[in-house]
Amino acid sequence: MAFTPLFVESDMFGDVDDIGALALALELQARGRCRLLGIGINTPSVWGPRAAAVVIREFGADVPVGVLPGRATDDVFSPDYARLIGSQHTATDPFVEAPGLLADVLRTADVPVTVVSIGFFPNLLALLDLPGGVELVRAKVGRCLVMGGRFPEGDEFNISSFPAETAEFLARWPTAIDFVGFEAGADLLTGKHFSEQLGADDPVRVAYEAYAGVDAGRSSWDPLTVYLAAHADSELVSWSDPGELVMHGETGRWRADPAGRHRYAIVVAPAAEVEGILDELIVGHASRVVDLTP
Ligand SMILES: [Ca+2]
Repeated sequence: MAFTPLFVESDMFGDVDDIGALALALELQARGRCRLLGIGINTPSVWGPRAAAVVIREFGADVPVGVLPGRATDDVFSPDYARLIGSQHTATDPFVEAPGLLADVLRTADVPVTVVSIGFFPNLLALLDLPGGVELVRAKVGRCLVMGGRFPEGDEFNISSFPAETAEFLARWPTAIDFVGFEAGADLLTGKHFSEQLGADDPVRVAYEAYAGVDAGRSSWDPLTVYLAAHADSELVSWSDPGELVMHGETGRWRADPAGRHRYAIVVAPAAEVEGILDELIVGHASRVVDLTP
């Protein structure tokens, strides 16, 4: 089975499902299903990239983390998980900037790369602004998935927080896009059994408990999106007919169009089945935790 090369753009800092998505991507990599070539963080707090680096280290993986260029804050979200686990980050090497990291990944890729956006779009727009950036994306991105929107119509955090930026991304991104909307992931809860499945110090469990409460679970927008990126033929979902997501102020509206290059996921499997598949991947690392004791 061929692995899928992935690059993930995440707003790790706010909602905890980005942690679940990263854990799931790393587990798929450990199983040979994908190769995580990098993760870009598109929120300015220093705690987002540090949290990502701590999770990657917990898995014994080596995945470069890129940051939002030009801005760095020490903001803490409430409820916080990013500083809670990110404060365990001890490396002193500076992070690279995410747009350049993704450009390097694309330039050196010898197979088409799947770009997965589970946050905002500033790093992807900055990539397009690089010299030759649009041509690079057109030549090297095989597939693009975006967690964003609400179908057929509505506001949603990733697209509505910075609507002008979203509209610019939709207008300029040169490849087809598969969307995973709010309605697809909202009722799928992952993390309902982490207190049994993960150790007390496991950063994935620590993050979910801090954000959502012990075994409360959290919606699975981002883990589902990464899963579908690595399983292009998954039968857990069907895909809409082609069309286009169009921004009207802060609201996204679906417009059917046989020539459109967008489509959105419709979950067709029972929720319990999808939750079980995602959870099993998110906690998979617990059975092969690397001993990092010096
Ligand atoms: Ca996210």
